[in-house]
Amino acid sequence: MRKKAYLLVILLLLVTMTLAACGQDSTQEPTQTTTGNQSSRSTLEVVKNRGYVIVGVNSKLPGFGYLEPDGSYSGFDVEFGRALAAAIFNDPNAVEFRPLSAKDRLTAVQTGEVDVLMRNTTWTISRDTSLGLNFAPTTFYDGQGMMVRKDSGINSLEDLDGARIGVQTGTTTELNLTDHMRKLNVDFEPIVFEDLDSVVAAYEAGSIDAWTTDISGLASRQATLADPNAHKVLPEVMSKEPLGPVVREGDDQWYDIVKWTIFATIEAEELGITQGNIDSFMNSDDPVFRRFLGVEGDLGTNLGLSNDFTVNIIKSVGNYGEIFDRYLGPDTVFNLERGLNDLWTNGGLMYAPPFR
Ligand SMILES: N[C@@H](CCC(=O)N[C@@H](CS)C(=O)NCC(=O)O)C(=O)O
Repeated sequence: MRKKAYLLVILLLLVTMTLAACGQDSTQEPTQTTTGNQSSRSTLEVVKNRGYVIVGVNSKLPGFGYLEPDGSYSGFDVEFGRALAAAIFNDPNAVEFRPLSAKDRLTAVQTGEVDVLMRNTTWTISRDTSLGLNFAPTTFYDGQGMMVRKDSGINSLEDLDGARIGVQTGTTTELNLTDHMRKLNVDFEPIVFEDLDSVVAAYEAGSIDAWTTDISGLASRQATLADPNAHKVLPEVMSKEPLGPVVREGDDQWYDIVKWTIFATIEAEELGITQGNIDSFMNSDDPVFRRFLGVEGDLGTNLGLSNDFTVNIIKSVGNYGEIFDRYLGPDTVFNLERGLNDLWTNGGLMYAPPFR
């Protein structure tokens, strides 16, 4: 009898551990850490003393964050790292990029390994409130999609009954997939991978029927498949994935600097200020332009930066629309529509609070 009770306790423990592993923990989110001594130090001071900002990025997502064969980084997310360096140092190259996997990226922010994360990271309430992190404005509004081979006969998520679906650990993708398919009552076999290259390799090899991630990620990697035209993204969007920069909690000034760097790119687009024409606005009489460009007022020094930080950003990387077009627009293989990422004045969600 005692042995039975003992076995029952062991069994209960095992069940609890398995449930924990299948819940939030299965996404391998880091646990809460105190920001400790990080929070008492000014990140801006640390960055200035170091002489460059350390930005966590993706290295495997062409168009968003990609390590080029020559060792340089390119992409939409990466460019906001350069914008931040320009805002602080008036030098877009005063930045060191650190490649981070999905699984390690949030821990790298918590521990101070990076000053900011700019890597296709979804803003969720649990990440925002339980991990000691803060999310800066969304730079790319996305949603989760599913890629299949065109000749698979699969035309909707419902057709995936019995399918093997590849997904990456440490992402929102993993939980969304389970939730969404349960709602649709579709039975599938999740095949969980540690990194994106393995997901894509398994898909190319035909050992999984489909793979899922943010639609931006699907578009990015579709372009690198052996025959991009042999694949399609199903029409259903499974979730909301607002992607943007992440900083540690506890340093409001740093959080503000990252926020207003992003906003500066959006505001510049709204005002029609580009990398090419910015000089023509420097003598404007319009107080809106004068304040934004730091010709008058103290908007920059209030942040701990120079008043012309916006000018340094736009001269270095251009406005939001220029950044988008350079990496993702009609002249690129991705040819992504602006959609939700258009300015609010064009029906999108890109909206900067007033620079006043
Ligand atoms: N936005 C989602 C997914 C982000 C994510 O990490 N996606 C994968 C698939 S596109 C990725 O970038 N993997 C690259 C890697 O880990 O090397 C999240 O924040 O969890």
